Amino acid sequence: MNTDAHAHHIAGAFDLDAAIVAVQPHGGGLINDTFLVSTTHGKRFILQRLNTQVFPYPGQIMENLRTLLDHAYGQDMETLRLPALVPARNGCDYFVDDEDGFWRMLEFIEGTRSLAKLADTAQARLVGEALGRFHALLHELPVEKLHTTLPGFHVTPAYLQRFDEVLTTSVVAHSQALTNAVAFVEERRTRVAVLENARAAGKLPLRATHGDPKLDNFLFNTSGDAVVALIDLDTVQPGLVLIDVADCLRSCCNRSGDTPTDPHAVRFELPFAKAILEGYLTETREFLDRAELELLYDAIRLIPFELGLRFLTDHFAGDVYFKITQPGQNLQRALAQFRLAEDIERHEQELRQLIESLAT
Ligand code: ADP
Ligand code: GN1
Ligand code: MG
Repeated sequence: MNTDAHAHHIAGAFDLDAAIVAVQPHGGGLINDTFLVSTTHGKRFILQRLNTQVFPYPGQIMENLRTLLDHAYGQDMETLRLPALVPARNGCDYFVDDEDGFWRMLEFIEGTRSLAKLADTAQARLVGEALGRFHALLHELPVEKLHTTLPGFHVTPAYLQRFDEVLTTSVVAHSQALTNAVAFVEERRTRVAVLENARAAGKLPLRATHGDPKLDNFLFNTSGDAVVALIDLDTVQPGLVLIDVADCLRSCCNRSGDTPTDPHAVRFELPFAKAILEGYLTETREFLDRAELELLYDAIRLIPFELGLRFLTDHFAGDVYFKITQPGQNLQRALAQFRLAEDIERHEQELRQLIESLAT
């Protein structure tokens, strides 16, 4: 049975009160497999197979999701929807198939769309407000209630260590682009531990985080003038909120995307950063610590570098983590993130001033 037919078969294991009409691949995620399920009464659902190579504890992901959703439904969350879980017929929140494939189903949030890139700073502000509302919601949820489902996620020194290991054994063909990418990492080697050191020193609080607040995880309404929902909640776990903010800026302020055709065209657009941070801080200013704002520039610089490092490592490792559609794509993605990190470094003073002016 091919994957699509298999997904169709699996969709039948979930408790839908209508017959399934179609199950089609959906979205462009780099880790999980996503399918759109259509049914006879017109209602649609999202069926996902979690990548258990990447997520070693999928059961804990579902427990975190249940904890988060129960918490959210107890609050006034009319302004930001989170997708509800559809239980399997066996009464669980998920279904494990004969090949140990781990599947779950979610409500499809109708009347929405993911944006490939922000059109203007008004949309950027909406993204910032939505992330801020999500963090405000999580602020009321004791972080101890969440499992750490992806150990080492966003721990930059650990990614650097893995890079060093992979580099010594890799057999990928060498090129000038690869040599430049490795040199880029070397030049920044001493600066990778800034957040981890602050965390270890107790300067930054551990809070519940989203983990992957990139642009396409914010669902806009069809006219693009409101954020309706935040999705992709598999990486919700204890972490640093400033990494979420940095990852959101990384994704939204580079309007060439994570897989650009020309990495040299990548730019960090400051007016978009300003609008996101303005929106974000309207929702979070009252509970953020001073140290979180003081280290925000470092996070904004670090996170594109970290993602570039992760892409580059995966290129050396033979593309075992991030899905590719053509050879060399993870190297291209790494170059794009490094270009972005460089552009951020170029704007350091403006960014620091911007953060300072918004913080007070
Ligand atoms: P990945 O982790 O692979 O990025 P996502 O959970 O983000 O997977 O889903 C991939 C895409 O599917 C999203 O970008 C979005 O377009 C769509 N999608 C996912 N969940 C929903 C949902 N509940 N309602 C509407 N669209 C969704
Ligand atoms: C991965 O799930 P997806 O494809 O949106 C990755 C993120 C990266 C992103 C880059 C668990 O997210 O950390 O920022 O790709 N998720 C995981 O596009 O590693
Ligand atoms: Mg996603």
